[in-house]
Amino acid sequence: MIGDTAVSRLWSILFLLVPVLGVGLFVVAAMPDSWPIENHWFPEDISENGYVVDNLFNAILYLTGVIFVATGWALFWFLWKYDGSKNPQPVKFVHGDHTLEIVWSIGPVAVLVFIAVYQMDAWANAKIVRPRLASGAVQPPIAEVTGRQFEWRIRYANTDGIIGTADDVFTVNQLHLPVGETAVLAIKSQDVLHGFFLPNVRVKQDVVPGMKQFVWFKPLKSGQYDIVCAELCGWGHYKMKGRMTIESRADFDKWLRETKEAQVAATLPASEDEE
Ligand SMILES: [Cu+2]
Repeated sequence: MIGDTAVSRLWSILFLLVPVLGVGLFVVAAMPDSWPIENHWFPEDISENGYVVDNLFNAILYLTGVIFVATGWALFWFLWKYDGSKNPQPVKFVHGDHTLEIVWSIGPVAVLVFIAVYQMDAWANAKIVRPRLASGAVQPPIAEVTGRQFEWRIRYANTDGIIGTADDVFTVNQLHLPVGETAVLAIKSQDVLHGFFLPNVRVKQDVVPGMKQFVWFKPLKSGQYDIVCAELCGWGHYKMKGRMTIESRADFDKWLRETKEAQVAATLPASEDEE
């Protein structure tokens, strides 16, 4: 027959597995691509300011990670050390210890205040300080992205720089942007809550019907990147993805011009053959 002690030791080891496997999963996920296991951490950051978000994420991860391991270890240790067979006396509860209560109130407050102050730059960067033109004016959006079940509709301001005029260019799920230039996008939703997420430039913003918002970033590397929806928005949420193409200014201008020409051709009435 298995003794009480053996059972409690088994339980304590099972509880110890939670922090051990939890931390192990993070370590394996963050391994570089050269490992046999594919990298499941962040995709490549191609933006100028994405590192600010990554630094904040890592700081919070390490902070919560240390606390997670400490509490997991404490749980294991108490289960391991104390069990009913060796401690037949019932536990005596202590009613209140002012010093202890002050310590465990001030500790978390200090941590939260630290995070609140530490994240201010990242928040201002991403949400408050809109990029400005050389003239000092607020930079207008290059395009407007509208989330709807289940696609991203994109409307470019085109040469006049104004969204909502006759020269606008329309695409679905295809966002092209010039490399090395700060892009401002107006984002909104037509129907339900969506999450406009560009993982490679560390931009993620929920869009709510009836509310227009702006996001901005500077892509520094050409290529094709994902646009995904980060809010469960209905049965087709999984397929609500687009492509962001970062290319040279010349390629971008050419693409915009050709897309516009194709649109004009498609909307003109078909020419009739003369007899
Ligand atoms: Cu969606």
